[in-house]
Amino acid sequence: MPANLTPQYLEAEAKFKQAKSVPEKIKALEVMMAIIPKHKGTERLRGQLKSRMAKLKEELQKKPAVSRAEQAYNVKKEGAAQVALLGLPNAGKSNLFTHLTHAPSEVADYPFTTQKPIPGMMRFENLQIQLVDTPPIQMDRIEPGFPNLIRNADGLLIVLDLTDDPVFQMEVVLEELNRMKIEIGDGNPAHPPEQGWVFKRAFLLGNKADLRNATEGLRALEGRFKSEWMILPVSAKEEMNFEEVKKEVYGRLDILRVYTKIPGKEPDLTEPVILKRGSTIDDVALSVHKDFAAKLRYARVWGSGKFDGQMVKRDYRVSEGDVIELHL
Ligand SMILES: Nc1nc2c(ncn2[C@@H]2O[C@H](COP(=O)(O)OP(=O)(O)O)[C@@H](O)[C@H]2O)c(=O)[nH]1
Ligand SMILES: [Mg+2]
Repeated sequence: MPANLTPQYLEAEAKFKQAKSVPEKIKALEVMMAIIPKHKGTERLRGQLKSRMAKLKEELQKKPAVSRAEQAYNVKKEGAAQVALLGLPNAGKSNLFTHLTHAPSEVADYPFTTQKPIPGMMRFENLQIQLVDTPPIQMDRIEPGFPNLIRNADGLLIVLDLTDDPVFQMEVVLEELNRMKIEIGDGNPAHPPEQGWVFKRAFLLGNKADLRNATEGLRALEGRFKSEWMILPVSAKEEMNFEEVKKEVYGRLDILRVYTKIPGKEPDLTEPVILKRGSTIDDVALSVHKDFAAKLRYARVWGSGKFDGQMVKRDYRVSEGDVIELHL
């Protein structure tokens, strides 16, 4: 059966086809649905219009679209914490990333190889810390999404090439961080950050320490920045000082590990419960199960207690390495 569409309908359809935004499309579609002749011949078409409308309305509900470039910079956190590598082109970020995580990333002799942030897991003792390899910092050009990536990280590793004027590299990094309103320090902030600013903990990796002319660079770097940040000489190529890097990264994260045990049994020391520093027995119980926190009567602590198996209450603050027995 022919559809016998009216000129008004065809006009509305043309408008729909030209519409650019979702609300515009919905408006045009509403007109089409209102004026389409309602008989057997248009049944299929009416069905299509209806489902098209449903899709458009769904689209309207969605959050405002984030550009693709920004989406690529949204790295989902995994593991105990997220730490971003930061530095100028060719410093060796990707090489360090690959060797620390055993995840593939691009390493090349020419600069600007890494185009998008790449996450990978770095194992430290019994936990995993997420490292993010980032595109290099470029003078006077900040990719959209880049500041957020750095702001969201739990910590930063500044990678400098010891053989290529590392003091200058650090100055550029600091300038760029400044433009992104990010302050970095290697301790607790001396003052609360100003409005719109964030504070991130960081320390410096002087990379390519395997090369002969690295010593001079290290000396210059230390002369200038040692009082503010720890500077670790490393070599991605030779995996030099890697245990040190991991230990220092962990030490700067605001987390601690405890282990839970069942009465009469040994704790499983391979499965830490990761908590924020300052957490209490209550938080331990919550992390196991939300009912545990409600039912908890007391706990016993091995480690930070005055003696092994000391009875403690919910508000007792746990320490790194504590073994905790929850009693319901
Ligand atoms: N000798 C030496 N060369 C390195 C080291 N780390 C990186 N490189 C070299 O430096 C160049 C840049 O490395 P890459 O990891 O791509 O730097 P990125 O731009 O910071 O990601 C490459 O030629 C690497 O082979 C290192 O520890 N020792
Ligand atoms: Mg790279």
